[in-house]
Amino acid sequence: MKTLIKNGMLVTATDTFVSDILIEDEKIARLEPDLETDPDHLVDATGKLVMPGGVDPHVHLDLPMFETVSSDDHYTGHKAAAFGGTTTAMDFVVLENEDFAHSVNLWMKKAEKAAIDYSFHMNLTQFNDRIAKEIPSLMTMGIQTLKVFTAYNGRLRLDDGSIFKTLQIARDNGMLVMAHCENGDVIETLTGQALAAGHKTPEWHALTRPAWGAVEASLRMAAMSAQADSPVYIVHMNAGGEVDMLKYARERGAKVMGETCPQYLFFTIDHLRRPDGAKWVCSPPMRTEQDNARLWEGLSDGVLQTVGTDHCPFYFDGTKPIVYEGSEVVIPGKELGRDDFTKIPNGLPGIQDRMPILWTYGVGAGRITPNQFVEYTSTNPAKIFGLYPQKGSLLIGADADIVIWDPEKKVKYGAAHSHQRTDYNLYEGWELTGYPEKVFLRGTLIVDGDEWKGKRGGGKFLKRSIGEVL
Ligand code: DUC
Ligand code: ZN
Ligand code: ZN
Repeated sequence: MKTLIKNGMLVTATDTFVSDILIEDEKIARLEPDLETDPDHLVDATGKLVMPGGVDPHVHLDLPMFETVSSDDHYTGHKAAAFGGTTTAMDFVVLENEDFAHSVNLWMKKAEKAAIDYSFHMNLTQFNDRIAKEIPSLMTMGIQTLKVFTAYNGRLRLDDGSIFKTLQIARDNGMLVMAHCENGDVIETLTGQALAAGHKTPEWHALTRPAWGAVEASLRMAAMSAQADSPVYIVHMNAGGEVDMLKYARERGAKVMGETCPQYLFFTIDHLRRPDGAKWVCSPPMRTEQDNARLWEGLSDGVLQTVGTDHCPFYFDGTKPIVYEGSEVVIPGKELGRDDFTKIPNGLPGIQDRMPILWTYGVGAGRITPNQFVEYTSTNPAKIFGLYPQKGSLLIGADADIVIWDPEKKVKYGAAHSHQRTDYNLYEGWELTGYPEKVFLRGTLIVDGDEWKGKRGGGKFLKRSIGEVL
């Protein structure tokens, strides 16, 4: 099967140029202007941009939380991702019973319905000598990343000694530690005090998780990484001070990389003060306009490396069904915490929103270039997580994961437009200019305008190799 994409303006992390692309079966076979060939399908991309499919390094699909589960699974979340231009997503395996193989198998089962390509990170939420010895076995399963937490005492958190040992094991085995940086002790103390004082509203979610904790925990992680001579990737950077710490550490040669997410670029604690503030409850929380601005700067000047989503949606009102592919679906959501902010499921939708929102409000607003857009949403995640150049590139031999982007398309965005399986959208009513028109996954057209052409089980598990330190 041959598909020829003609006359598009190719945008990669480093270059912008006019070229045709010939796809043969699942791969990019040729890349040159004015290609003369006789394809099975011809796609005219005149006036359009052609980019590598997005790579979302941070999502939570089908994740049990409190009394419910995140409302997108590996089919619905992947379908939404594809409509937003993303063709690879990485989510996190919950470690159960201290057993890596059992936990990975559970996630493999959940992901059988995958609609785009995917891989896993392991949540390293338990640590002892036996677990330490077994960590390298994850490499044989194609998993080379371990997420550690400096918060969630008694649940997900590891002490600093265990995190340091994990960094050493990662260094010795070509693995990468990812870190959720907040101060667990401060959060536990402030939360107890807030509840005792009768504070129950969503804004207290943010007030009990101060930015200082994120800032010092980021520097602590950077320092441990430098002392272990092992790279670290700090997820969901949300506070301006974290960007300062990243810059400080990188200027001193520490192998620290940083990810932010769109929600931290646009929203503040004031959104949690709205009557529907629970929609913005996630961890780490929203900060201030100064933080938004510093994170944008971190993208403009290249201190940060990626933009992921932390997609972990819940319904705002999970007592009412929504119609998804013709059936009513109801999943408990944010209403679980109506009377107590500590019971609001933590997480936001974003897997579809990431690229269109970042295009209009990042590239369109002159904050980042089109090449940086590709770098942050596709190429860098592919490089860091051991998928490049198979993913994140438009090179000959790469998987033909391709987005044809219409830079002129106007969209009034919101829940009605989105395929994320939840009853709200954070960007409701936002005006967009530029949107994916066609999306190919390994040479197969899976999104054609408003039409879904992908399928359950069409996505493939990606065994990852050792990544690059950027
Ligand atoms: N934060 C969230 O808000 N949800 C899922 C996991 C996380 O780190
Ligand atoms: Zn996290
Ligand atoms: Zn997360």
